[in-house]
Amino acid sequence: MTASTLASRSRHVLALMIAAGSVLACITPDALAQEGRRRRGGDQEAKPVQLSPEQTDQLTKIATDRKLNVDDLLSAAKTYMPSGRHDDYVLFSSGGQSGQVFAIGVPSMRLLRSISVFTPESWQGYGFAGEADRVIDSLKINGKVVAWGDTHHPALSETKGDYDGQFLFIGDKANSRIGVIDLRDWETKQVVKNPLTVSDHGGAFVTPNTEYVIEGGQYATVLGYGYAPIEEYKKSYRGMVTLWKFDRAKGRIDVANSFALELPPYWQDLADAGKNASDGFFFLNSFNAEMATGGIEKGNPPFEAGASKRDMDYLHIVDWRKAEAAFKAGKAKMINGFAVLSMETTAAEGILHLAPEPKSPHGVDVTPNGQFMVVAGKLDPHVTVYSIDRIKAAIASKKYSGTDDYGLPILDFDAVKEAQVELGLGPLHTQFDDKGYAYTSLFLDSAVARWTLGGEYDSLNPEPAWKLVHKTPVQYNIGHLCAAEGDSASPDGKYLISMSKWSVDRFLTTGPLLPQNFQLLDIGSTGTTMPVIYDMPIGVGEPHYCQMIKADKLQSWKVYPEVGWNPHTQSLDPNAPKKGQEGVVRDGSNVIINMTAIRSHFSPEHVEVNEGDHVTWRIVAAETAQDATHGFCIGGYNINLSLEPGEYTEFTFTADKPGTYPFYCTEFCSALHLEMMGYLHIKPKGTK
Ligand code: RUQ
Ligand code: CUA
Repeated sequence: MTASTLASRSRHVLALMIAAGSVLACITPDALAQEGRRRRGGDQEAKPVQLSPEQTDQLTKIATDRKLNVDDLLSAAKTYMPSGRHDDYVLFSSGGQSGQVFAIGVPSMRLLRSISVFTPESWQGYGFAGEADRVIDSLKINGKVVAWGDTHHPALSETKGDYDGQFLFIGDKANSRIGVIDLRDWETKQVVKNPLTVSDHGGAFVTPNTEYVIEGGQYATVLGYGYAPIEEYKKSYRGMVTLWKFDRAKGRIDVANSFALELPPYWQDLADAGKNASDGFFFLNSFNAEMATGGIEKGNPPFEAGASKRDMDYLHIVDWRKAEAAFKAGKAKMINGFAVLSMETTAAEGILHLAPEPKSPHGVDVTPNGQFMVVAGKLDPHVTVYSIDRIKAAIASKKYSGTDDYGLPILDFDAVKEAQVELGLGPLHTQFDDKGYAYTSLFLDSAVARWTLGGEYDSLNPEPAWKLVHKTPVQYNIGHLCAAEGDSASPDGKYLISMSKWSVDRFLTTGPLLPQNFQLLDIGSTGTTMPVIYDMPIGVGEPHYCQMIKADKLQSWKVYPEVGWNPHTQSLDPNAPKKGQEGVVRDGSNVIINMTAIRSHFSPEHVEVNEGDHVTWRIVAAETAQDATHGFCIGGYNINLSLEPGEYTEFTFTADKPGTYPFYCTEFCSALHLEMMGYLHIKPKGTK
């Protein structure tokens, strides 16, 4: 073969490949998805299963070889998803120190994706858009970039106390921030920093129509980043809870219409919003009502002893509609530029009442009908149940057992208590199902307790009210748990996740740092027991809380609505370059690059700038097919973008290091993905 026939042949092959690429590019997403389902058997019909004698033998042999018993086979059948089949639920989990949120399919426990919130993450192009990166800017605290978070509590947006699938909020305990994720494209749209306090814990959770996203504090400080010596703890340190106003139409927290309540320096802990019967209230636990100040280095009792001396701490009962009215009436004062209702105001306006609660509680969880608040005391084997009717009656008749050191009224414990249920050691958090059961995590027992609710739930339960009915051991040390829609006004039952903190021997050893363990329990199909049917290692951070939503409530976009879409503004961007408008526009040393990306090329492919130029680079992913994502990176300049179908993105940098820089697509998008590249030529000063 001569050199010229070889060349013509390879041109021919190339032409074929490009043709194939453009065929792929014009297949509609739906056609592609259908084809995929057909190929993968996702649509297969449910037929009654009948095993032939050979199949029975085969199954028995597999089970014997793999040492599986019948329960294992049943668990496998309950969790296995054939290729192409979709999960029934999506679990949104906090990602702990990873600063992210994880989305996991249930019952298969397959990780679907992570969502970056407080931590830059390169695959999603989150925080890698050069000098004026919007994400990096949003992560600044007092002028410094704080590029990680300790995500604890995700909260799905709600309508009438039920998840509506529109937004997800997540708190950063380490830095007292709230992230807002839009569930149309599963991207973080906003991060707000609380100007009052350094760290938080009791958030995020939402009021029943997502009027407010609530962030409770934890470790008391001098509000507004103030200073006072620890000797002045009682006088100067304060707790807080912040009500962030949510603007659903804009999909953003409206900071100007947000406010906080000043609280005593008890360490406020977890919290929950009332709903139905208790709509208009929210509830916050606390520990360290002792106001212990620690100091083992000076021979004082350590925090752990000092903060658990007394028998009672305080449940904080907040009437948030009254608080909102006081804020709107101008009764707040400003601390560090943020509106705060003082304790005098909250006491005078009847906004805040305290109720005693047993020793160092942790979770407070409101039943689906809103009638009861379940408080779990980590040093008390009981859960204590309060009733909203009793609370309202006690407030109305001023049934107080006194006031605390700050003049806040304390409701009489016996007047507001409905029941106490003995469950076991270390009760932490409670969730609910559709059958009148409550489920409480027992940290020290390493178990999930199922128990019966009373009141309106009596008729649902065959067993007597307020009674432990079953315990399932988990491995090991469960923190939160999460049942399907189990903290909403209409829980589904079916599945429960035990967020087990220690995995010890559950998986292969991964060095001294081991994953956490999400254990899936079947709480729907097995009568009285609730077996563990799956273990999922989480090796990316220590999740705290998660929420599980019915998958069909999510209205996710398959691609961005139009080519040139700006995910930050959620609208078409006027700056987005159109096909045919690609090129370089120069204004002195300011250079704008207008670029499009479509399988399998960037246009332009050569970009020339001068050393010292300030470059604004605009890229549109001109794709409309589902999953036709491109990436874009420039090595050495810390640039990496994720260009999802239709997405418009912009980045800026100063071309301060001359040279020849290949840029390329970082997502394997097509057969000619490796060819999807170009050169950035940064000409040294003085080049002609
Ligand atoms: S908690 S330590 Cu949600 Cu039990 Cu954060
Ligand atoms: Cu586009 Cu690879």
